[in-house]
Amino acid sequence: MEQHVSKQIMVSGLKPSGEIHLGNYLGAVKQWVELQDMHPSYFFVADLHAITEPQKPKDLHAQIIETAATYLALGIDPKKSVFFIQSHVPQHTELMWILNTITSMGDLERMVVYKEKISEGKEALAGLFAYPVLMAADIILYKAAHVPVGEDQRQHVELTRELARRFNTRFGNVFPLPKPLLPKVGARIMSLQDPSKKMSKSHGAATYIGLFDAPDVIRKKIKSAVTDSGSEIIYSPEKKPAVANLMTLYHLYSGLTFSEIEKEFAGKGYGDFKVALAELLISNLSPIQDERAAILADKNRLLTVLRDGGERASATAAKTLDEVYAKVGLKIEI
Ligand code: AQP
Repeated sequence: MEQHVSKQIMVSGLKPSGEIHLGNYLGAVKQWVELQDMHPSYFFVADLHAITEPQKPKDLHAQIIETAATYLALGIDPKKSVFFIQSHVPQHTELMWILNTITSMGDLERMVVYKEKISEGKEALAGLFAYPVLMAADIILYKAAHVPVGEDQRQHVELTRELARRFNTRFGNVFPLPKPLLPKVGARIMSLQDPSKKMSKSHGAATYIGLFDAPDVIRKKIKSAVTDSGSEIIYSPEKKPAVANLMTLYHLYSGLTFSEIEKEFAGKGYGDFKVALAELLISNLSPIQDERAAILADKNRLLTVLRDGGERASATAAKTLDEVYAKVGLKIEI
């Protein structure tokens, strides 16, 4: 079944639905940047996913461009990877329709992200319910073998795998069966205000560090991040989940192991640790902030890169869709 896996194609995307935060970067984009040297890669701005929750058109428009600039500032290299805007490649939604016809309501009712969003009071829109099918189309359209994502998206990649398998069984082999690729550390960065919830764009600005937060904002957010009882800096996700989350950020940005961090802060309290963490984040984020500002200052160049990426993605997508239509019986030569 997995006849195309040797190509090891990689696909992933981010919604331009608000500020990109440390969870998005550490769970997903950091891996993309590392892996783009090893795999033929497709990275897209998931604008069609952003509208599964209401967006103000003017804000959405600006966020699509800002998100695209952010990809480049973080190290996505359009010479190595195909980098584009999802809605510029209409085959994503066309393939979604085909996949809708082999997806059951039960498949989608099991999706935890949907259930969580509804329990948070989000409107139960058909687009939000069906977005995992669009995500499946995003992935298999490029015959991807790997999908670098954070933990919250694992279940959706598993559904994708099942839909690819189902399509192949019913209509004949077209798709490899993709697998999620999760980072060893950082697959689930937690909220600064509630360590039982993942860091998310939609839980309020105090719950996340945005990659483009100003230094004072970062200092303030880290200072007011919740901590656990006691005062020692010890890595214990069970006993000290809030501190463990902050230590994970420190580990990922400093390169120090958890025991080295414990030694560095032995005898010091949460206050000292938080000051050091905030400064570490600021020093790592400011070059990215400067880089994105420079990219946005030359918008024409950015748009050219996106047009070129869209054309390259469309060429591959058209071939896959042609194969799919032929297998399903929809292809009529006229
Ligand atoms: N807290 C997180 N820790 C690790 N990885 C995370 N990701 C998201 N949150 C965390 C990963 O980021 C990638 C892109 O996510 P997305 O923007 O497409 O949508 P999302 O997963 O729904 O992210 P948010 O921030 O929670 O957005 P909202 O609040 O708008 O729904 C994915 O690979 C995801 O796993």
